[in-house]
Amino acid sequence: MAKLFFALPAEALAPDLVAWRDQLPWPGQPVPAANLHLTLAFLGEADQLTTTRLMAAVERQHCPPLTIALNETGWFGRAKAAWVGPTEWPNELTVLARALRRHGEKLGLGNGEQGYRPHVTLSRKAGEAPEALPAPDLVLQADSFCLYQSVSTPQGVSYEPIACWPLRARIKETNSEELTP
Ligand code: 2AM
Repeated sequence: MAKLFFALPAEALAPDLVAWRDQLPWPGQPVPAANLHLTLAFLGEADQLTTTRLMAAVERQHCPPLTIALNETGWFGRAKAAWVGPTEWPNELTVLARALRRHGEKLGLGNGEQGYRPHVTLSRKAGEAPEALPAPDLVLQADSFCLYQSVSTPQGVSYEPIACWPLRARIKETNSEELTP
C-alpha cells in the first residue's frame, strides 16, 4: 500500500524558500528542499487498483495555471508544522483541491477533513509559531500538479511523484455553427 497525496510541486521555488527560511531563526526541523510542496489533498493508504482508478478519474480534471503569493507565516500547533502560505489565493486553487479530495473520497480515501488551507510546510516538530518572524514575499507558479507517494527511508521520508498532470484551462469547444460562413 502506498501513502498518497496530491500536491503542487515547489521545485523551482525551493532554493528561494530554503534561503529565506535558513537566514531566519525558523523553529523546528527544516523540511529538505526536495520535499517542499503545497498539498492539495491528503489521501492516505491506497492499493494499486485504487491508485489506478484515481489516476483515471483525475485525467479529466481541469484547472488553469496558478500563481500563489506566499506572503504569510503560520503554524499548525497539533501537527507542529510551521509554514508559509498565501493571505489570499485564487478560487481555482480551492476548487482544484476540493475536486481532488472528492475524487479520493469516491474511492474511500482521505481523512474526512473538509477545510482547505493552502500552505508549504517549511519545518516539522516546531514547538512554536514563526509569528514573530517577517512575512515572506515569494510566489509559487504552478503549471502542473502531481500525485505523490510518501516513502519512508532510513534517511527520512521522501515524496516520489507517481504521475503529474498539466494545469491548463479548459479549451472552449468550438461551436460548429461558428465555423459556418
Ligand atoms: P503538509 O506538510 O503540507 O501539511 C505527505 O504526508 C503530506 O500530506 C504531508 O506533507 C502533509 O502535508 C500531508 N499530510 C500528512 N498526513 C496528513 C493528515 N493526516 N491529514 C492531512 N494532511 C496530511
